[in-house]
Amino acid sequence: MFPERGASEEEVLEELRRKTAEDLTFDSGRILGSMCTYPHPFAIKVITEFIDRNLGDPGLHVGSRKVEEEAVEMLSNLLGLERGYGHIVSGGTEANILAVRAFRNLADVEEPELILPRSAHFSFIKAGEMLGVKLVWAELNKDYTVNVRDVEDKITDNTIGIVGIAGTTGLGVVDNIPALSDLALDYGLPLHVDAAFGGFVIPFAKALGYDIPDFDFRLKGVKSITIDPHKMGMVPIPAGGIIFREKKYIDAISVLAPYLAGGRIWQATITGTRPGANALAVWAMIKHLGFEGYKEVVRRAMELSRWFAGELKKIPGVYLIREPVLNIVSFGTENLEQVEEDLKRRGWGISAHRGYIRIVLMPHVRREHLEEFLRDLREIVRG
Ligand code: 0PR
Repeated sequence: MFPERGASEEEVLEELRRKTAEDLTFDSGRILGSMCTYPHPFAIKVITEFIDRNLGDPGLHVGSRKVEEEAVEMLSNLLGLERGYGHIVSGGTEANILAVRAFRNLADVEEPELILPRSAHFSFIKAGEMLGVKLVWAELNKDYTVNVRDVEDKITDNTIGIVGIAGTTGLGVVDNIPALSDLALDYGLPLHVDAAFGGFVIPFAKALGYDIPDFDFRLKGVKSITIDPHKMGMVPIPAGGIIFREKKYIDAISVLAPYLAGGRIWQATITGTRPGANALAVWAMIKHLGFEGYKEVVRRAMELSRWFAGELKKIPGVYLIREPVLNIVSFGTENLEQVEEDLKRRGWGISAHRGYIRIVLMPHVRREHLEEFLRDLREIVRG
């Protein structure tokens, strides 16, 4: 019911705290299956100071718009491109939808089809439905990467583009993007790489010596990349990223907003009014941590995931779905559904996929949390 009279801030806050008391929080160490984390304190500071900025009307917030452009430029650089075109958006879902929208609008096809791996995130289902694009699912290899030959077999005159994934949602697997890029070039099709999760992991993991396939704009067939700062970038939600290699992709999805403060403005994002503060926080975090800072975050997460995978393997009745590639470790057990239920009952925030449990070694996850989890898991599977 809409209250007749207002209550004091204290009363309202008190009620909110009570109502959210059952939420799991990141600092409890209980959230092990999320791709989000507690935001970096500096990012929170930036958001608080610039909370009123609206990138939906960049003519009002001219400086913030320039900062967003610089954030896009720095992300492009990280992904091997001197100059990219894109936006800080609401998340991976919006970023993926924008990429599919650009591919569709640039293709002169009546019944558009998009080829994507079986492992693709469900945001593409939204994209397909909203944009009238038929999704053509490509099969996976035994190692859970997409089968490139199957992708090729599925190309038709109606194909508008191909999707590859750099850090799959369930297993953190990186597809053979170099082979997909070659294929895309051969057939004159654009390749979109969904690095929503992997974008803030792979460049640093590679610098640390981990053997991970190339995935970014250094491969000429790659025309767009999703990279989310609100995952491993440690920026508060919402902060996604979409980067295009060429301006024509942005132009293809831009709509005229004729009356805004900046005059006739072209707008490519799905959201109109959108948070400037989060784009500023992306910029600020990149400036504050730098490549070396993020590398340290990733070093910790990768080391922890290798150790955790090793410990899981020691538990009888527990098996890895595959060796981890990034900082995601997924495992199966006998009576999986029962195990999931028992873990949840013991207060663990895990992500139960069909056939396995996914653990994401985000920055808030520490070794002592995992040791406690392993103790519980051992007890549960022992029965
Ligand atoms: N692409 C990939 C590869 C993803 O894994 C995700 C989200 C997206 C796109 C979509 O990103 P947004 O959710 O930002 O739109 N993957 C996470 C998942 O489904 C999202 C998530 C995050 C789920 C935190 C739970 C959670 O606690 O696992």
